[in-house]
Amino acid sequence: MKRLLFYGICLILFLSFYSIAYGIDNSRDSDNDGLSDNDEIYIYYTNPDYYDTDVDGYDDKWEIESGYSPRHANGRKMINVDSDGDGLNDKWEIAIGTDLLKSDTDGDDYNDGQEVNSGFDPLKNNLAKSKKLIKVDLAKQNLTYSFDGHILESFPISSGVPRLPTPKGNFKILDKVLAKNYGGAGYYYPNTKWNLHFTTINYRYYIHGAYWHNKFGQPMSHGCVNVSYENMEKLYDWTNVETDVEIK
Ligand SMILES: [Ca+2]
Ligand SMILES: [Ca+2]
Ligand SMILES: [Ca+2]
Ligand SMILES: [Ca+2]
Repeated sequence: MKRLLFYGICLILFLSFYSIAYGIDNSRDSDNDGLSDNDEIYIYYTNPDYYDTDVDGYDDKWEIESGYSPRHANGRKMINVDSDGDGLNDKWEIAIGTDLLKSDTDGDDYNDGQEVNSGFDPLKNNLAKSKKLIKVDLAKQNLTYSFDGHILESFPISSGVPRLPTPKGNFKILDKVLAKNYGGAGYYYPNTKWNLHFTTINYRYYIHGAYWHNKFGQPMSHGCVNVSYENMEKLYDWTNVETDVEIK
């Protein structure tokens, strides 16, 4: 009986050393950059044995957390890199959980970018629709948009000033308008890009790009939701007619 116990303990010790030595442990981080070997190999496609995959002086983890691509030097943002050319940028692939280097993650003959653009689930080989949601928080002056609950982007906006408030409630995108002229008493903003029409209550309200101020984070508008051009182009391209909008 004692001998059996001894062999049992030996076996447990052997298996734990084996798993540590041969990387069965999922938390193993060979290059000590704060990203596990597992995540580097299967999610980020970075070098698990060297902390700075693109050799630009910034470590992989810092680049990922700051929105830069750890695989491409020269300060390229992950949102502007599409490693597998499937129409879905690296940042959103990681957020959604699709494969960075495989254009059709679920193997249904529609590539990840096509599926996300048209609102289908790129992780399931069926016709399941995915939920696109744009949330505007007026108190925080912030907009967040998500795909099936995965946050893609979050940034400051400018809503309506107190005498011309942005309407609160649940809406849907009714129309996408590439360029519009906005004007009224004392202002005229021609050729304003990327306009998402969301309500006809009393007045037509839009989420749209704004090039005439840079005060995002504080109310500035006549009731629409102003977004910087840098953020608005991506949001416009991603949004579909019918996408849900929640304003609180
Ligand atoms: Ca690592
Ligand atoms: Ca780097
Ligand atoms: Ca891609
Ligand atoms: Ca697919």
